[in-house]
Amino acid sequence: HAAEAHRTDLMTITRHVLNEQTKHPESRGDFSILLSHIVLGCKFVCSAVNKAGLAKLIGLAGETNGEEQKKLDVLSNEVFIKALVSSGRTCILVSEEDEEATFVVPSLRGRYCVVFDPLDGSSNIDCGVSIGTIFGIYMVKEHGEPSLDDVLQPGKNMLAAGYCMYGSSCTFVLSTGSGVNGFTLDPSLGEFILTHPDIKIPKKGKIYSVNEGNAKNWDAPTAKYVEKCKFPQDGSSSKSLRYIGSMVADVHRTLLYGGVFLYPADKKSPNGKLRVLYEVFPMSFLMEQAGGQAFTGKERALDLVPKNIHERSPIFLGSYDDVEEIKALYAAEE
Ligand code: AHM
Ligand code: MG
Repeated sequence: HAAEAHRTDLMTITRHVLNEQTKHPESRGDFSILLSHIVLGCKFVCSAVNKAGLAKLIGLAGETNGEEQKKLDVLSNEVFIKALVSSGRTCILVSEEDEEATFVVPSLRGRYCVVFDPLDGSSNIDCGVSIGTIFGIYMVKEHGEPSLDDVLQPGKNMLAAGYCMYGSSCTFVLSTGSGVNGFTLDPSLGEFILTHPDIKIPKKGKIYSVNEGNAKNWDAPTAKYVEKCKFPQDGSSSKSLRYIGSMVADVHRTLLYGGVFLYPADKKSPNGKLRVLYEVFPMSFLMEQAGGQAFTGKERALDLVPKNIHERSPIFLGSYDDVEEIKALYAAEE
């Protein structure tokens, strides 16, 4: 029966993406090649993250040249840049770790632009809490030499987006624009296997997720919304608060259980904290693809057109009905 078939008929991420491509006869297989290089980067980071706690110990025992270990986020960035360039399918890379965008040399140049945060949630690395990689993929504009304009496109132009969470298991969540699928790394096979087909976020949730330590600086709609979560006036029960402080983990829980994740504007950071290209856009893309919404406080997040590669924006994303409530509070402000 079904469960039995599942165990012997493994839907790997590669097989899944190749299947999806057969729906696009014009595709040349470039996307699956690109994705396999991203997956390789994630497997590397997963293995490095798993060893991180022991690395100090092993480092001490095996120390030969006194060379300090590279920080995990720096190491992860190097791995992704090299994997992406060597795929021969990329053109421009934007990483949270690098001030400037990387323009791939003509001999290795392809049609895709990749924006990514190689290891997000840096404050959680040293204590072993879940962290993740976030990425988004654009197609370079057809004409002329590649330029920053090719990546300064609204999020709705992304072809694909996803994240990999290094948690109690290693989970890869991907959308290529027709729904969202989740894969779990089987460490004994070294393969990501489809475990969460066609993820849909609950229409309404029971959880809100925000750094409440910033409450004194919030704008009125954010403050009102969080007040409503705690003291609902319509007879509904109050929401639970869950906040890890790792965007990938907080968004992953929101996607599976429903509710909202917010990183609003505040008086100290009028644009919030999170970065448009490689944090806000990929997560907003996934939310919409799963039936949820993503809003900046002004507009649909995916309509935003960034002016520089490390720009920030406030973000409210999650269950459709919950984000609808937040939008109403902002509309009432105007
Ligand atoms: P980082 O890129 O320095 O890791 O910061 C991004 C992280 C997100 O993962 C998370 O959502 C947010 O910062 C938490 O911020 P705060 O500690 O202000 O609540
Ligand atoms: Mg980050």
